[in-house]
Amino acid sequence: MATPRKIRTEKTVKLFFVGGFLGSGKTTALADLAKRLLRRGMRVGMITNDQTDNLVDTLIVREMLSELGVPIEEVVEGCFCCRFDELINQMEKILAHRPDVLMGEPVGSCTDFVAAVANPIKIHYRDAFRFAPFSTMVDPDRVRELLLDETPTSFPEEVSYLFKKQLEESDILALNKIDTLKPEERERLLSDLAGKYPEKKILPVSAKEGAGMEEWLEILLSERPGANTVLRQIDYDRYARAEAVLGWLNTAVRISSSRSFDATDLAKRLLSTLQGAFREKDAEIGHLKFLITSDGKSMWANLTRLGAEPALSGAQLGSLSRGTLVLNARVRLEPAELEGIVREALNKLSEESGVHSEIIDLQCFSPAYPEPPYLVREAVAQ
Ligand SMILES: Nc1nc2c(ncn2[C@@H]2O[C@H](COP(=O)(O)OP(=O)(O)OP(=O)(O)O)[C@@H](O)[C@H]2O)c(=O)[nH]1
Ligand SMILES: [Mg+2]
Repeated sequence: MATPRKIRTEKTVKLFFVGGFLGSGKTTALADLAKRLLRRGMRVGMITNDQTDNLVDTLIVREMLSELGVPIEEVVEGCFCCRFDELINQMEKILAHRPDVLMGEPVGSCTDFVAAVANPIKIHYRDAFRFAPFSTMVDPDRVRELLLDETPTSFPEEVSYLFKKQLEESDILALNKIDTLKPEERERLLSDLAGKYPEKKILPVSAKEGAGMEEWLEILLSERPGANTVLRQIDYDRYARAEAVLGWLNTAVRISSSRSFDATDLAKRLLSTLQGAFREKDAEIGHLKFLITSDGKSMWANLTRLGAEPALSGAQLGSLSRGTLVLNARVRLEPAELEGIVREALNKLSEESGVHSEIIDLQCFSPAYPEPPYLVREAVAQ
């Protein structure tokens, strides 16, 4: 194994990494945890991650946290595992801000984090970093669909395999979005998770509304050593197939109009056109998210499954004549088909709302076969 380059640190920095499937709530949770740390007078930095650039998450966390003095960097063009050296470069940039805690959000289709990222960091950067328990977030709907086989899925078997590997390597399993569950359903899911993963700490949380977040933070800040559950076995061909069933599209679009248009109306039209087109193809959504920015203010939209209701958040932008749209779609479609649908939806928006849209950048592909440069499958103590 090659040796990664050395870095200098003044003190040992705590690492909070939160993984989990697409749309499970990682960005929402990390932003909430960051604000809680700031309220305790601690310094925080964050690193986002994606397969290509124009990442909505980076823009959202910058919107939420930059004004609070939180440095945010990103690793793009591959997951943390496959771009380990770039992750170290970005971590070093954050270290210049002297954080107490450095947070990272691996891509939602990623697994084998402990072998490919945590263990190499523990070995090569022992004095610089200390891992908090590695958390995996799960959405209750995906638990029913991909773990318990209670609801139908249009994802192939490999996606369930990937989902289970993500759970298997966690120290903490955070059952998120409990605000959407009746108490008896919440207890049932918790007990099913405990039955399947008896050795893990299972936490019911609502990253959006705050329930359980303080308890989670206490565990992350405790001296409990983290990222200890290395996957003993993982079939990279199955893992690669799970990633490759998703079309992955990131685009940045300039929108303008000679007359003003309502930003919320535009967002709703775009959501409904895209959701309609994906429904016609029975193309399950991993996560569709976009952000509209104008005059330094942003609103954003999320849709985390084909049958779900979209959510709109952020500022009320009201009536606009120009703005930018950054859109990320992870959908079970061939990339060319996904790109066609998104381009058509943008054209439809122009026709219906009289808004001119100019694509500044567009990347669409299926994630490549994961090839982490450093893999340590033995347990490594901190
Ligand atoms: N009801 C509810 N919604 C939540 C909660 N946490 C997150 N969400 C919503 O779930 C959607 C996805 O949240 P994100 O935080 O972007 O999820 P993510 O895991 O970072 O998504 P990717 O980075 O694309 O994998 C957003 O609409 C969030 O508002 C929660 O506790 N309750
Ligand atoms: Mg995210």
